[in-house]
Amino acid sequence: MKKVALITGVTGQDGSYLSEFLLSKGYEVHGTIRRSSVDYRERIAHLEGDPDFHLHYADMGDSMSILQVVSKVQPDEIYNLAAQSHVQVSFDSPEFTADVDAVGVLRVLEAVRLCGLKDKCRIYQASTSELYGKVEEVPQNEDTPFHPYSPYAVAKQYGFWIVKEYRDAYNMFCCSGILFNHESERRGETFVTRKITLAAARIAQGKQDKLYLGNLSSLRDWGYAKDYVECMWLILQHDTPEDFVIATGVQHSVREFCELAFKHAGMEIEFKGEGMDEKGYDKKTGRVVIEVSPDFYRPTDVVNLWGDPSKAKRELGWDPQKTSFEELVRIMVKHDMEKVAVEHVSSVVRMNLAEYLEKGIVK
Ligand code: NAP
Ligand code: F7E
Repeated sequence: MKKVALITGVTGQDGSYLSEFLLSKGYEVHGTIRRSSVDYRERIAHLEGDPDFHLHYADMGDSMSILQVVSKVQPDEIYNLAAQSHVQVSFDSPEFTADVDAVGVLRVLEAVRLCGLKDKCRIYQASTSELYGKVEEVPQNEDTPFHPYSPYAVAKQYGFWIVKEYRDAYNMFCCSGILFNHESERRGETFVTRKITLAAARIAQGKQDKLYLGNLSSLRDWGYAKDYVECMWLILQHDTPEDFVIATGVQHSVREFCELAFKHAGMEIEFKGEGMDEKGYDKKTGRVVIEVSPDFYRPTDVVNLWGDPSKAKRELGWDPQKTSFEELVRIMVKHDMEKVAVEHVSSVVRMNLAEYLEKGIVK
């Protein structure tokens, strides 16, 4: 009998890679989607039509819809990936973020209990390095104290604790993966890495003038999303329900990401100046191609994330170095150079979007 998995947030970056991974393992995969006025299913379009891939409408803010899908699918494993996942947006929509990212987790856990699946169904919760927030030690591991530093992180902290509570109170197999930033060619276009790789491609091809960014000194531990979804699965195959830090163990700044991305796009960047006055120059022409804008600074920002994946390496046999930082940036830029090269028809729309980004209207 095929194992049955339910993925909330299947249309997202991770949901799409996890679907591919589980289908390749012989699972029957069910995913939840939301109705939208435009089709946002491009990350999973290639999977529709696979006889083992099924979609259901459900919203993390709607208990009934979650209860219904859990009852219908009777999953062996649930991967709860659905979330308002943008940290900066959580400052603009804090209540929505709390409802979806905090109470939404409770809705999934309760649905499993109410459907009588608590001893059968294993649950993975998409937790985050943002819990370490205003960091209290580096690098961060499973014992590092949390200090959430955004509405997103505070909501995710509730998710983390309610999962732990249901594990202790009801003996459920539910765990959190504390994942550090993971990126890919499918990353949302307003996260910093994708914003940079798309801009580098457009600037190199003469389709954008300048890239506006916030804090260039912010440090992240960036991995490849394709590698990280394997870990989600490994966490649920473990003998005991436990929480794991998933990271590469290597840290880089936003500035370093820019330098490497532009290099892969064929441009050498030199940064000069400090703070708001810092600028990135095209070394060949002396033209300014990167500027700092206060629009992309956050009321409180997390600036020093660096994960220690020793436990996942030791207990799950997971390789944190499968895709290096250099390889990740190369993959993303190569993809975006090709994407941008054929942007003729939609270039007007794209240029408008770039302009909005520059003016800080879309963060
Ligand atoms: P993503 O690309 O933003 O995808 C988020 C998914 O959640 C989308 O499928 C989205 O659906 C869905 N969603 C949002 N609000 C919903 C709602 N109210 N009801 C139902 N579905 C809803 O995020 P990701 O990068 O794949 O991340 C997956 C999960 O891991 C998230 O929980 C995120 O917070 C967490 N996480 C991500 C990272 C990272 O670096 N990527 C690191 C740590 C933790 P639509 O397509 O309809 O919007
Ligand atoms: O920002 C700085 C920004 O938006 C990274 C989510 O997947 O990972 C992600 O959250 C850093 C921050 O990701 C811009 O201030 C500078 O310090 O790419 P990001 P994030 O906030 O780390 C965690 C682990 C999650 O859980 C989340 O779901 O880059 N930064 N300039 C900028 N960030 C953005 N977005 N745009 C800029 O222009």
